[in-house]
Amino acid sequence: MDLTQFIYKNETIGQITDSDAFNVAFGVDANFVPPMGIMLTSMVMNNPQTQLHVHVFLNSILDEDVARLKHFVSQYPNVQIDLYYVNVEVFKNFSVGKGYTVATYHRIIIAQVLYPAVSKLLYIDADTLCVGKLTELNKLTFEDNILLAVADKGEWLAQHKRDIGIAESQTYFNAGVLYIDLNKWNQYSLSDKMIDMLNSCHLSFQDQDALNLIAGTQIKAMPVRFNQFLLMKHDNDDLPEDTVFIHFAGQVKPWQPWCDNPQRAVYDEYRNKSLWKEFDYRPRDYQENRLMGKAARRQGQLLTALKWYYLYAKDKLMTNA
Ligand SMILES: [Mn+2]
Repeated sequence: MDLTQFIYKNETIGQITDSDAFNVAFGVDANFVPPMGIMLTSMVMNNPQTQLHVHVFLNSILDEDVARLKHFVSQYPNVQIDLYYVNVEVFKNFSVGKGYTVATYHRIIIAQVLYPAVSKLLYIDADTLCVGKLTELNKLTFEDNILLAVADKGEWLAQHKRDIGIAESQTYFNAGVLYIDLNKWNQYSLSDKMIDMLNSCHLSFQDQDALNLIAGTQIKAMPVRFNQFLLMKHDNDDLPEDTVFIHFAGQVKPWQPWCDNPQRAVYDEYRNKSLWKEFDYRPRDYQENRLMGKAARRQGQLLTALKWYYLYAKDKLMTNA
C-alpha cells in the first residue's frame, strides 16, 4: 500500500544542507508536542555539532507549538524539522485505550514514507530525553537485521510472551527506541505487514506486539543505555554514566503535575531550559482532573485545587450519567 497518500500536508521548518545529517523521527499528537520539544532540547544541547534532520509525524498540533518549533530552529540552525500531517483514517480499525492514542501508530508508517530519501533513521518516543552523543549509534552494526532495539524487561514479560505466542527463547523488544535500516524495512514490507496484522487482531501492546511478532527475529539487541527505562518506581536507581537515551516508560509521565518521583528532577532541568518550560498539561479525563487537584493542593494552590476538584466531580457525573 502506498502510505504517502495518508500524508495530507507537509511543512518544513528551517533548512540544513548537510546530506549526512542525522535523521530522527517522532510520532505524536498535540498533547505530545511539548514533551517532544523538551526531548529535542536535550538532544541539541548534548549534540551541538550534529546536523539534525527531524521528521515529525502528527495528527494534531497547536499553532503556538508550530511557532515554538520555528523559534527553536532559529536558536539552533543545525536543525531542520519536517512536519508530516497524517490522515488517521489509515489506522481506523486499530484499538485505542487508556494511556495511548492513535498517535502510537504513526511509528508504523514512518520508515515507508521516508524511504528512499532516508536510509538510516532513529525513531524515538517523545517520553524520552537524550543525555549522550548520537554518534554512539554509528558504532553499532545492523548485520542482516532490519533494526536495532533494546530488550524489554519486567515481571509481566514472560506471561505476555505466552499470551501473544512468542517463544520463551525469543527476545521481546521495547519499541520506544528503534534504530532502523530503511532499505531492509521496506524490502520486508514491514509497514504493510504490521498494518495487516493490526487490522485483523487486537494486541494488548498494539504496534509493539505486531513488530515483535512479525520481525522479532530480525531485530538485533542494542545495549540498554540506548533505551534506559525509568519506570518511576525505583527512586534510587542511579543513571549509568554512559546513558544515551532515558525513557520515561511508566504510566505517570514527568510532565504530569502529580508526578512526584525524584527522577523528575533530571527532566525538569531540560524542561526549564526549553521553550516549553511553561506549557500547561491538559488532563485527558476526570480521573486526571482529580490528580491535578491533588498536585495543586500539595503546592499550596488551594483555589486551583478547588477548581480541579470541581471539574473532577462535574466530569465524573457527566461520564457516569
Ligand atoms: Mn514511551
